[in-house]
Amino acid sequence: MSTTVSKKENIKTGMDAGSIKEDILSHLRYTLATDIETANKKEFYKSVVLTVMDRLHNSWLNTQKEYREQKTKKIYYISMEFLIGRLLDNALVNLNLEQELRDACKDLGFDYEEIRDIETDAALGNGGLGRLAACFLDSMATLGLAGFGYGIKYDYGIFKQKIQDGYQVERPDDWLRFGTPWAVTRPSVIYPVRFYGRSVPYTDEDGHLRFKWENTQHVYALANDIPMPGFRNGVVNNLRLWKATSPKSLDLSSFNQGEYINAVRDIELHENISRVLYPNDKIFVGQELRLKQEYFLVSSTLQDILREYKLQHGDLRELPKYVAIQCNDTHPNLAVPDLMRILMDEEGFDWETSWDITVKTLSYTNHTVLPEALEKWPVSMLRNLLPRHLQIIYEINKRFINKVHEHFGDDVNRVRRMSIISEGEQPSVQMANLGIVGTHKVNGVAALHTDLIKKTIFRDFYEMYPERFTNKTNGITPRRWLKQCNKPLADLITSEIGDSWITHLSDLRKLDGKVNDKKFMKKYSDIKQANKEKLAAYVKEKYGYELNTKAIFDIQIKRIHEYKRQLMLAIFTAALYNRIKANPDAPFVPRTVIFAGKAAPGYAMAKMFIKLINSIADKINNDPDMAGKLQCFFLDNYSVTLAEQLIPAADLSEQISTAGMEASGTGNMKFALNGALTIGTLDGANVEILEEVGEENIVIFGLTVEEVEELRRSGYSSWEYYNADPELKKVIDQIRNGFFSPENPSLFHSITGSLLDSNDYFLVMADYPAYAEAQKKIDALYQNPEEWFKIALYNTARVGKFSSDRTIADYATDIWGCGDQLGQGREYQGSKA
Ligand code: F58
Repeated sequence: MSTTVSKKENIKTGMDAGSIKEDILSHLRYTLATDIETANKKEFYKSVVLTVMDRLHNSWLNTQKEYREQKTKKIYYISMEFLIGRLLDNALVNLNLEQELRDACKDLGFDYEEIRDIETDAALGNGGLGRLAACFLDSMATLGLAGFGYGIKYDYGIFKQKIQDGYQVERPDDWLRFGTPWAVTRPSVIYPVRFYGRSVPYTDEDGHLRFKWENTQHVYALANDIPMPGFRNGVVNNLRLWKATSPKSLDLSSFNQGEYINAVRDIELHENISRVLYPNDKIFVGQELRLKQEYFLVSSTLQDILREYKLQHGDLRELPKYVAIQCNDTHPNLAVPDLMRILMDEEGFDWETSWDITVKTLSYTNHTVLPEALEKWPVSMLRNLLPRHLQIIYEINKRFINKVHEHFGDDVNRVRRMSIISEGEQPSVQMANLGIVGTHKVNGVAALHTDLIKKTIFRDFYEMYPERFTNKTNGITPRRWLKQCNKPLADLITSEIGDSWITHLSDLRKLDGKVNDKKFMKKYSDIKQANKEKLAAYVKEKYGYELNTKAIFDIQIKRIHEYKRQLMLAIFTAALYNRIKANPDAPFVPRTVIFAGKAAPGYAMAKMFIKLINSIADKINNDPDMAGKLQCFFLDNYSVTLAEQLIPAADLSEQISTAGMEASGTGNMKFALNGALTIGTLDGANVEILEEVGEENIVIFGLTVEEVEELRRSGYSSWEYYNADPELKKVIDQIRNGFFSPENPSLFHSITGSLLDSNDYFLVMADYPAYAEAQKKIDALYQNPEEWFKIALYNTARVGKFSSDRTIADYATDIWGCGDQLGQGREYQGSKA
């Protein structure tokens, strides 16, 4: 441990423990006005982060300077969500400062882990879509791409979930209560975002008809920047999050008392735009505040991009050469009309030129095939809030419909389906259609998903613009999802094959040959066991539960949704309970079933699932016959940080969605990388995981997409399955007759009703027998540890494809036109001596 006093020049930049220690002390005293004797853990954490920030600042500035000087093409990733989690561990891993900081903390009498745990997650996202955006930022920086995230600095992220009496209750996520030391507010980077008003035609001096957007009201978007360091390559990119503030022109001195109070209330109203993340998952709720948020993000971001562009390049006709803008789902798709408006109304270009620039600059990612999730904004709402944009959308649609006629002839039904504006009682703007028409590439997020969108929801568009559609299978960052969260496994791998895997994940294939190396396999399996014990200790401390670490850790963690079928695992868990009860002395392969996940606050069925899981868990965990055999837990408040603890400890990964409904999934990739076996359907990226690991190394069951379609078409009856499977029938009867809810026997009727009376739309019962069979296979494998860990290792070794580095490289090459930036020497250049 180094306790040497650093030289002056090392202060703020020195990478040794001594310099770091001095900076921590200095921040305690000169930034936080406290000292090491009186500082509490929160203050100490803050000064640690400020010390790390000091070490990012030079690279942060230098990176931006280099991009400017080299006129590097810039990639802007616009997303309403960035599910970042904690930043400290990630920054230390990427800066290669882990040991030094640990030493400095220890020297100052603090335990690093305790300090790290002070950080609250930046939980500015709902689930997979937001986490994907965060993984992408890590990969763009690591690959040395000039990639920038743009989002909203919500005061409140995804709600905190508590479980009371088995029910989910929501609490606000006040993550900024004490501020965040990671964000730098930039008072000079602030833009007006306009709303309301009207579009006024006029004739310019050349006699052209033009439009002005007048009589608007505005709020300001203020930039807050969070550094995004690449893995040990000196690159620090930027995540810019906008905060809404009221117009500075509000002259309070001239108001009388009553007006003064109203004016202050107005400030509140303006600032509400960035108040809270909408907590809905896979359902479109057309609230005006959400539309305001979306335009707030788009408008401020485009102003920022164009200001920067003009400073460097000038001529906007070259925009697509130097700028690529990726819209994460349809949420930022107002970028299409807004860029058109800027180019025409503010820059004076004609329609054709503006359209050419817009389409070539923008691209859009689709994350779902569920029709209820597709955004459709009422025309009336847009007319009021963004009248000029609506006018432009109508014009885009008019020209597009003409093209449809040219292409397909007079096919009225097709025209109706493809129209950006849907007619009917409440005409609305279909944001996905706008995205396909107004961008040059549309991508799905897994091979199966991309095929499906081409065949189903976007079929007409695919027939018209086949070259616009492309697949970009999702990925996860190996830095967070292996190196950081599973250090023992990362270290073992590095000691065997070197550390190139951290940035070239496919190098893990070198582990394939290790399956017959007994010594290695012992270490590999010991790590899993140690991770299970570590999780058990954490769960014991936090929840008071005693996990059986000899059991299969069978884990399903994700948003709670009917299509993800937590209900199927819940039913199976109850069936296991019944098996043990019926035959207490029979041998049983012990299982500990763990669920975690949030239900959208308005999603009654998903919330009932949580209550049911907790009721089944109560029954099981309080029955002495289950001891040493079966346990079931619902861990509250699922988060990125909780995932980092659960995934390394998992034996079994549950990926059991109804085929065709999970666009990709990314949890599936994290589990496989960390050596869990997958039990899953042929859905989303499971299909590609199967291709990579081989069919002997994954347990696939259930209906395929085609079989799902066929079954629904030919007349599915869930009653038949109920009557045919006594085990299934018994559990459903128990749920229905109050066995798990004696205090209120009809409590779960909505659930059994959906399965039986409403004919089980998600085909839980149709897939149940195959699922129970597949679980038998799991039990048999688990009893043969040698075989089990062989399969586990094949999973770790063979999922290199699912690095988000690969995903980003594919976007760079096929969509963003910056493939030439890859391999230009900005990547990590090997481990330090
Ligand atoms: C998810 N979508 C997909 N949406 O469900 C998942 O299969 C995929 O792996 C992931 O995207 C990344 O591509 C998703 O998370 C949302 O949470 C939306 C938030 C905003 C409202 C609509 C749902």
